Amino acid sequence: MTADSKTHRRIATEEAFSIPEVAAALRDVARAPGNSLDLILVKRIYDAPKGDTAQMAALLPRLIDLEDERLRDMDKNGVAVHLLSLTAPGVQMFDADTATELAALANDRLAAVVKKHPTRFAGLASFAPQSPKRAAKEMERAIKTLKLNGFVVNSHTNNDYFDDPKFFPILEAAEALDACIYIHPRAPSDGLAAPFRDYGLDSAQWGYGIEVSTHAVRMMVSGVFDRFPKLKICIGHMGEAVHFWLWRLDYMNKNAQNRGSAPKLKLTPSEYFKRNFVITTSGQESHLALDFSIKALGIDNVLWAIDYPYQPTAPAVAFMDSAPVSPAEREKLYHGNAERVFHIPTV
Ligand code: 1WB
Ligand code: MN
Repeated sequence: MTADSKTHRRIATEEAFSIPEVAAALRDVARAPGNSLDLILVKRIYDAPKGDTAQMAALLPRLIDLEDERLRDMDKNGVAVHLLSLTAPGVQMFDADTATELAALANDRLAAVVKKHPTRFAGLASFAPQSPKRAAKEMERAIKTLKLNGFVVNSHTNNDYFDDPKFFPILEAAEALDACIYIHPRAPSDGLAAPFRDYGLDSAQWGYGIEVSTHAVRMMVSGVFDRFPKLKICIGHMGEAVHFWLWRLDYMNKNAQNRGSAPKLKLTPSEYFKRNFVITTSGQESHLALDFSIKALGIDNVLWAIDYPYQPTAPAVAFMDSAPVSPAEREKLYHGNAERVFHIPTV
């Protein structure tokens, strides 16, 4: 730890947990027939084949644990807060009724642990996009009654994305509640999946970023943010590289609009990205990419994250402690932006 480690309030914003009931339901999904790309990893974590790595075997206990090893890991590394979210694929591989019930149960457990450790945990609520009207009700309960800090969704649901009007009750609820939706990855949807089935490309190596960046772009170019101008979306892994593409996206989207293949928009994709999105550094520890992100999006739109327990804490802390930014900028990255975007009380 660096000399000033005690002066930073480190709020980590993409930190995964699970509950035994969701883990059991995912084990059932792993054992049922199916071919979706998520199953490669779901089988390894929830129905572990013999001979898988020790690191993989350790994941599930570390996801379920909230108050033991997790708090020790936070203490050891000077991390004040985990903003917790139900780990991918959340409830999105279940039928609508099971998903709705398990999201509410996970939210209750999350609220209980936040209440017990209000200075150590905050939480992003889950909902079941399979049933958008019930999801909107659960979203209201999660913010107004459970006092959670925003929402998590694991990208597509049954291969559909948030540009689909059937999901608008969810986007409307998030906007009305002034609560940010964190679009966390899951494996690419069925139509995208084929070239991701080998070389370990299904998940965090490459598939996750392609899936979420595609989701974000679909939302921007379909006009979602003209309909919901105050909707806030967070994406991890250094913005899934969307901001690297903004110039070309603006240029080619204008062409697509002019030839009638894309709807006319009030703003350009880059204007939506700067207005409606924030990004986190989860699992992406490159100072070059951080520098580019701050220059492209502004210091107020970048938040620190670890991606616990999928990535280790110490290097994520070392990465941000040593980032080439001013002391005031480091405080924004570590906690100021998270406090603002996720309504986390300051101390
Ligand atoms: C991995 C990363 C796997 C994440 C996950 O399974 C999630 C991985 C649900 O590194 O293989 C994540 O949340 O970033
Ligand atoms: Mn993650």
